[in-house]
Amino acid sequence: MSDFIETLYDGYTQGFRVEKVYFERKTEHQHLLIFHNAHFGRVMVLDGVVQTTERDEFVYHEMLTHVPLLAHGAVRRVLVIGGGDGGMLREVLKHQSVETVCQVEIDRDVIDMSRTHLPNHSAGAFDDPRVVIEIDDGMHFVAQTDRRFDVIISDSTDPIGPGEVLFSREFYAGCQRCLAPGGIVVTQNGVVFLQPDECASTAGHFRALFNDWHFYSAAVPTYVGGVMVFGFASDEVAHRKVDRATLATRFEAAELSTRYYTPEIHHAAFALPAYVMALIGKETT
Ligand code: AG3
Repeated sequence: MSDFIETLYDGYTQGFRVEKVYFERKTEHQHLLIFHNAHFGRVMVLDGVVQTTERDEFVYHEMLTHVPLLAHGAVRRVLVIGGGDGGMLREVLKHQSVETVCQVEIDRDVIDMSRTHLPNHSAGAFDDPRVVIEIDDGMHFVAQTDRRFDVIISDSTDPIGPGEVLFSREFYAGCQRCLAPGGIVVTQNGVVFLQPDECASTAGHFRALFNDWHFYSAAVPTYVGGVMVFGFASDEVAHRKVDRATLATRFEAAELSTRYYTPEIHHAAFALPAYVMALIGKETT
């Protein structure tokens, strides 16, 4: 048995005992590793950074799906950028209102190897007739597609390597361009205590582009260092103000089974600590 030590941060690491390696190879775009750990089950790593684990993935995938879909309330078309493991597709497909989910993933091997070695993430989602897969760069896709979406979910890696462009102003402007009227874009924006610049820079782009924007948070154990923040942006100001009773009604009507998301959590997740409010340039009220 060996250990895997994450290389995301210089001078601060998390380590996992590797019980068994399922897959390890350099793909066309990045280094992909899938292994087993006693606490977290199967763990997927890209370029030395933990992307997802079987035990804690529900927090991340539920929060990036059910928050925008229930805030919107009538979502038919969803775009997922990245997310090759299929966990996001699985959560989006729980919504019966959803007619199509387009997934744009740059690395086909991540999809293929996740289907084989991380099957509980997609749980059959790739075989759902509502799913359309495009192997493409997310930036390229949002800049030119004619399709329009009610919700766009950026399920990216960190802004290093292939994922870097997914944090640029051009990318967010591309997302805005392919949102249907009243559409919402949500983004993974890193662990704010350790990656403050990521959140501050996205905030600057959102401020320049969208009528309404904010961040919300959740603690995902294997994204170490405190809470992860998610960006939320829309030209429709009402979505972020939806009250708890309405969220609860929508949640019940959708008949979702969740392990992290609740309407209470949805509402509370938008309350940010003072240091994060300062970082994103908003007043604390
Ligand atoms: N997206 C990866 C987020 C990685 C964040 N890492 C970090 N900041 N510790 C996850 C892909 C899961 N579908």
